[in-house]
Amino acid sequence: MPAAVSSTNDPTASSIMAMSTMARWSFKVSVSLPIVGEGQVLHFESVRSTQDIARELPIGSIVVAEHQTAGRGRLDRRWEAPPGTALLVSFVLPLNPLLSVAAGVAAAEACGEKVRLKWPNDLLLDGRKLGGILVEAKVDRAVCGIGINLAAAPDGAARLNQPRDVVLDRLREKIIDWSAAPADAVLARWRELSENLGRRVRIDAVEGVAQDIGPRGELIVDGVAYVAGSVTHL
Ligand code: BT5
Repeated sequence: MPAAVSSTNDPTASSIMAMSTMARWSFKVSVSLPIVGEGQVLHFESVRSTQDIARELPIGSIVVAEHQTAGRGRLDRRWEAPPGTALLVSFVLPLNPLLSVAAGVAAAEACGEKVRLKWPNDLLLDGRKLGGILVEAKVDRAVCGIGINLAAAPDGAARLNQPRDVVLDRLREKIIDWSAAPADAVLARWRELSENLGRRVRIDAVEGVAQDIGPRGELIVDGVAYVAGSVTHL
């Protein structure tokens, strides 16, 4: 079994916690994911972003934080969560063009049957944003960050009100399964969980019906494939 929890010289890390739980996660990860080098599981009290720590670690690593001082979404948007109220986690995974879609499926299933997906990366509960996914690719691996509101949520957002470690355990298993699943199966499951499909949407300045998700995770609106953008339900 690899070193379960290891320290870091990163100046943004202020402490490392929960050694025994982490040891269990580390073991499960080490037998389930292809490991390049020595996989690490790290749990921090406070970091700028779990993504920044994870990007320096090998495939199989998981970074969890109680708090982020500069948590981010897409396009440098902020991801905000008061300390200790959310699951804030980054997984280091093999490159996979459908990782964002697979991670959405994994996260929705980990949260429970009421949670739906809004393209490209939102988790919705009762139509409100419960969580988000940010995939950042490096040359040889991808860092998949997931934030899920648990004990608190910003105004207008949703929260799950479940214990963080329970959600994380389920999420870890789902990520391992779905990130290695065949593309057809990932897309089929995304369609089942989608809040978009069949609805009239606005994507950027265009309005139309969200018809399908394409083979690379693009949203098809009135026959046109969008690889990026923000969707509003009309
Ligand atoms: C996302 O971006 O939804 C991806 C969020 C990923 C966060 C995780 S946490 C662990 C890892 N480390 C990081 O630094 N990031 C990842 P996007 O679709 O761009 O949505 C961002 C927008 O969501 C913001 O501009 C706000 O409007 C809104 N938002 C911010 N915090 C929120 C929260 N806690 N709950 C709901 N909405 C939020």
